[in-house]
Amino acid sequence: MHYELLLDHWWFTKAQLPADYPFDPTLLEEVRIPHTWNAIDGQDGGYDYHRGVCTYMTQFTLSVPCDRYGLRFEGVNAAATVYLNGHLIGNHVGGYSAFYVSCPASLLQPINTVLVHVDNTRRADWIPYDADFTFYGGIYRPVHLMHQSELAFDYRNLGARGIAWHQLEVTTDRALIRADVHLTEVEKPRDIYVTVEVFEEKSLVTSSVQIVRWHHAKVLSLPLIIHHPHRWQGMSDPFLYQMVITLVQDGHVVERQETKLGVRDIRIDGQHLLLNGEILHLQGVCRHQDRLDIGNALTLTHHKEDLAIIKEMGANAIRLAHYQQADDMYRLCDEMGFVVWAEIPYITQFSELDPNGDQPAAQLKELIAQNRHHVSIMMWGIQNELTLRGKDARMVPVFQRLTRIAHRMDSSRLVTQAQVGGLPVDDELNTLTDTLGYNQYFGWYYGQTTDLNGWLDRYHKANPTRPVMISEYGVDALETYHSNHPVSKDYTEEFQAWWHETSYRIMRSKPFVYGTFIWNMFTFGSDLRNEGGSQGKNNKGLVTFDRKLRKDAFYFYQASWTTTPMLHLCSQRYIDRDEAETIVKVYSNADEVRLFHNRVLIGPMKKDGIVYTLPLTLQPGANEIVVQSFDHCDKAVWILQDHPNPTYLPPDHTRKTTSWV
Ligand code: GCB
Repeated sequence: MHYELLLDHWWFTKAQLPADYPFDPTLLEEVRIPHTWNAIDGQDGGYDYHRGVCTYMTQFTLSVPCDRYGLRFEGVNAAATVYLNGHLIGNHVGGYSAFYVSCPASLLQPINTVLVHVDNTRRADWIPYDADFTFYGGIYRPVHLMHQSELAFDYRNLGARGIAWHQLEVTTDRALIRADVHLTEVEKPRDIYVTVEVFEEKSLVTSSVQIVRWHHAKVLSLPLIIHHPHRWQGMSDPFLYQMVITLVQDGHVVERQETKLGVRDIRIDGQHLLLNGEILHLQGVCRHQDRLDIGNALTLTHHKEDLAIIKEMGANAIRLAHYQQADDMYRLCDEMGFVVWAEIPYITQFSELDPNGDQPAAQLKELIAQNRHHVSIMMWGIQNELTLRGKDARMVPVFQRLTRIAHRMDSSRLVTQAQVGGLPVDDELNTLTDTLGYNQYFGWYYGQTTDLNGWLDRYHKANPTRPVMISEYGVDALETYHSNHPVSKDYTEEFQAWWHETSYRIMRSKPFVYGTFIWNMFTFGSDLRNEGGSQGKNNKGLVTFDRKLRKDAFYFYQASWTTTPMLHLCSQRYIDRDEAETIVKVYSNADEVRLFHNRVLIGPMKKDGIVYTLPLTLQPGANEIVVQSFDHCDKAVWILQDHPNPTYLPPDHTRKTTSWV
């Protein structure tokens, strides 16, 4: 099997062209895949980004002789209808999963025109229907032209690559694995060998062979045993074997796939999550994929950069929210050792048009079929806050259905869900999945920040045997807003930092909270938002939308979660001051931090865990603040003046906001 990437020479228009539209590039705009038409209007506010059916066109030639051609799209949001030389060859609903369409030999010509209608219309029978993020339309992940021989892995099965493996048992003694190989039909029956080999470095560890009489499409199951397996142990040892699957006829390899294989056991035992029997506390973040001025049209470099930033902060777990993300993300998580919560975009609202959950069921099957070989994934998430706008009795059978699908397709992982904070702690929905998280925003959308403490205790009393995750927590902050007296909804960097300190301490004090996921690692596009003087964005990111700037709260976690010596002076951007009395704050994993004011040592700072503070009286004019520990120092210049800087608070700081809920 070979493929060509079809990324260049696509032509695009916001119009819906007829399927047999002549290929005339001069009439259209040339674009490169990945592409979205909402990169700008999807993040500038007003909830008015372009939604509808747009058209993409390209051409390919039959340069490589082969028996089967097909097109594999890694992600088209939200629905795609694909035509080859004017004829319909396939369609797909679901903006986040891959899909494959065959190119029938009868339609192929020396030069072929592909026309794709891409539709991101708001429709209640597609998920996601309504959510706090922009549904960027476009062919925003790579497109592959697949060349296969007649004997081929079957790509038609749920967009997966024709192979799947199941971890049946993983202990220190052995890993029992079943590799399923999906084969397409062939014209005349023939005998072939199917081999699956597992290598560590270059040495063969185990293998399995089957000789089959092949005619109709079929699935072969090959058992594998690895004795004393080298298990994947998250970030401390993200070990991966190499796996090679071949189809051999008459002594010749006709098809071959190579992939990585990690083996591990994940389970909840009592109050803990165990990875290969060792307690793993999930220090997690949530990640939305999009970026400033780019939207969802991302490259590998973007994914790598995001993971490097998450690693720099010391997280060990990622909730890849709220939809299936790029295959590269899961692959890189396997390699780097992050533990992943993967989920479908079943979110916010129950659909009257899909009361049985057919769409979420279809997308869950694709998510699992396409990603179950990624060892980093520990949980399949079936829904997020579906009760936000009220509960519906029909949710119970739908959640049960989704849980059953996930268990049936993959018995080696947990099924999870994220509840809206207000769902009663003893709600029956909580019992439908193996485990669960709650999204909690005390002190932001409701109540006081410290109310989280009482809520967690109430949860535990009602569910003494069901440990919980906090699947989201966070508050909006703009790095340009500052205050000496931060309060909720002032959108300051100082409030966000204090809120994270307070919330995280509460959660860490509860042994039954086995994982926490910050909402959100990165600010993201949500065109319906207008908050704190910012349009079209959810500013809860600890890192800005363009990934250029880390807010103070980022360093709170870095100090808490990493051991490489670091220190960070907070409020460095809060330059203009109008009050002499202030408290200097530093996050550091050092044992001692010293404060210098205008080159004079003021003293060691007061330590409370990784948070260091010391009161200081500023002098009129410029004040040089230097904090020091290890061989490192961090510094700022704060200017004491007699009037506040008006740009440090939102333009209309009356706390009037348009929230999305
Ligand atoms: C939530 C949602 C998430 C929103 C977030 C917020 O609970 O799950 O999609 O973005 O709240 O920031 O309001």
